[in-house]
Amino acid sequence: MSKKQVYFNHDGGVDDLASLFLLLTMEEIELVGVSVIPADCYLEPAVSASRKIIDRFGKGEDLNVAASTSRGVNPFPKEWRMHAFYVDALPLLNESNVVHTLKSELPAHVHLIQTLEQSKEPITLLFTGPLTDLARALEIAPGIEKKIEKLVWMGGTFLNEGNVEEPEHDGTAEWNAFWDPEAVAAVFDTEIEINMVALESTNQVPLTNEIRNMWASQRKHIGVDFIGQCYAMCPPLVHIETNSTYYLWDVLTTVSVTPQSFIHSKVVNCYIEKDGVSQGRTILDEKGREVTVVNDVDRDLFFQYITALMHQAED
Ligand code: AGV
Ligand code: CA
Repeated sequence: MSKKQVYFNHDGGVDDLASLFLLLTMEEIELVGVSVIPADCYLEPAVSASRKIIDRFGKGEDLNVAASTSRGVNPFPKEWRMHAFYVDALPLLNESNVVHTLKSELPAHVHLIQTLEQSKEPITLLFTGPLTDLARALEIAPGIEKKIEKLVWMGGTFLNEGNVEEPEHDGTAEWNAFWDPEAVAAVFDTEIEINMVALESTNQVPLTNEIRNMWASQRKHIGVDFIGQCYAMCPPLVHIETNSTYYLWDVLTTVSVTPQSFIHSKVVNCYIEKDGVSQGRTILDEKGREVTVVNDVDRDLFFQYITALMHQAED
């Protein structure tokens, strides 16, 4: 069986970096490109952490990491963006004090265009942050559309309440969509097949203390220890869910790139609100574009699957 070729654009959050680690361990996937957009992160530590994760957990992949030059409309909270500094500083990623994986000289959107144009096969795009780099790539080089197998995106929500709590906004949007609503609109305007993991898709996979303790008990495995250390940076879910509660948003999205018995989806039609108090809100509408959205996950099987992947990252 030939491997699925995947290009990964992420925004340096804890679960984005955890996703990069998991992609490197998934047998069915060949990672063909990585780029980082400074949305839910600061750029330099997120690029640096990505290079170190590829060094530490890659299996000789010939990858470099491209930095984005994109800027959002609505910036992420600083406390969340700081996480990339903490991951980059983990002793586990800094044992050798040399980094082999290079930073690309190309900006992310050009790196994406080049990777698609040079590929013989269509490539699956995995985006776990805003869609700005993809929108810019499509604008400059619309021909790449036919090289895209599909887009798997973490973003949006069809619930009445999203996870944005900002002045001048009504709270109906999800953050990745809110950071750059125009980019989502531009991507929705193409013929690209889109698989979405929305907020409701991840409701069954919050980061609970039970999960943290399970990983802690298995920390003798280097991959489990790495993920446990990463998620230790996120505030725990103690009594009630809040705006800071962490879900495995991007990890679920990453795992859904290949078909899984424990992930179910449905097809809907929708559009995105581009401005005003609801900007970034994704809205169901028969006349809107078609997307496939994950609507059911078996929580236990999901955690079993990702923990098994972490076990595979032994030396
Ligand atoms: O809206 C979810 C997206 C995902 O791509 N990100 C985090 C994931 O990487 C933004 C976000 C929402 N709530 C957050 C976020 C929180 N409490 N901490 C950090 N980031
Ligand atoms: Ca993210």
